[in-house]
Amino acid sequence: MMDGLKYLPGFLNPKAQEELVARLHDVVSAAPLFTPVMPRTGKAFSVRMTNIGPLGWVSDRTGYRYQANHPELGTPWPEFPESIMDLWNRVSDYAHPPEACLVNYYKGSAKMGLHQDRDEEDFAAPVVSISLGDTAIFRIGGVTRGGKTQSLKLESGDVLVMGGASRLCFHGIDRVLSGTSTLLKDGGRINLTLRRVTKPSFIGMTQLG
Ligand code: MD3
Ligand code: FE
Repeated sequence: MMDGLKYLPGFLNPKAQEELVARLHDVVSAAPLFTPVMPRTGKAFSVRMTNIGPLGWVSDRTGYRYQANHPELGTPWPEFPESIMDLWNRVSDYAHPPEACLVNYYKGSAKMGLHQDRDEEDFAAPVVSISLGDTAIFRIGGVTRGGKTQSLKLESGDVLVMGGASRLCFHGIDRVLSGTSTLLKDGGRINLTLRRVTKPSFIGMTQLG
């Protein structure tokens, strides 16, 4: 396996998955899923999204960015549930909290093309991914586009930690296998990605971020 990539199949047991889905219902009630569009072209993503935490990732005709507010409501994103912070602390091997949790919802034929995650300032922090619901065919390549890729099935409860060299690898979701999980009442798949966005700052011996 690639340097810095940690694959933790079944990290969340079924009870923990149910508990997390309940928290996500609260999140989506406060910050409804939105449909991002591609910069310049305005072409819609097939994945719908929302965010948790001080910052959230959005994409519109003007570009990709992190911002503190929901793009349609203008309200701050919901706070991190304790269970998500606990998971970050158990798996990230990183001394500072995440600032964003992007919630991706895949319904039907939704997919995500090969891309790199490079809108963050701090590539020293890993990205932590949690899969819930139907199984996805995940594809990961190297740090340059057009190289060899490998594919991996991501099942409900699986966690991936992308640190080290894997942090800047190309990756995407080819498709979701409908009917492979009963976790979500309406089917489909949710993926959470926990991200550190800004570089941590220190003043004296007091850690401020
Ligand atoms: C490898 N999400 O939100 S998670 C994304 O399943 C994203 O929704 C996919 O790619 C999803 O940006 C894949 C696994 C993942 C996430 C981030 C990575 C793999 C990664 C960053 C670097 C390398
Ligand atoms: Fe990504």
